[in-house]
Amino acid sequence: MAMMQGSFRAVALTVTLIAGLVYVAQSTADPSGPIHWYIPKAVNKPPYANGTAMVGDSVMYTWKGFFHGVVLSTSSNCTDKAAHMQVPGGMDATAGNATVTFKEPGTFYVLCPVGQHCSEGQIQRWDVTSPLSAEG
Ligand SMILES: [Cu+2]
Repeated sequence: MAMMQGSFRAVALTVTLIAGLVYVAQSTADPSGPIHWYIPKAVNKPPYANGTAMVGDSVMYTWKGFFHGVVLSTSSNCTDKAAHMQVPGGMDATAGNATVTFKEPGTFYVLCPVGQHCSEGQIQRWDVTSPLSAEG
């Protein structure tokens, strides 16, 4: 019985790892164009693809007709409000154009702070590099 439970855990872990790889393998988000801001789960769309950007890059999120907001976070934990940084235009509203500007290198998350939207997939990871590190 203990062996069977171990096997089940191994299979579950493998499935989780494969799902993670598929997510990473998605195309890189384009930081140049406005990003339509929605809850992927609610509109039957895949999770937001990870993005890469350089320090100084800005990316705009737009939405209309649904109540959303935009914050930048250093944490993927949706409820870690202490890590949320306000961005211009990102106030919770039924329409908006929020502009996120990456000011330092690192891993950041753009997420919606409204209700359960973030945990339902309204979150996007960005890996930000500095121009200096890209050269060296
Ligand atoms: Cu939202």
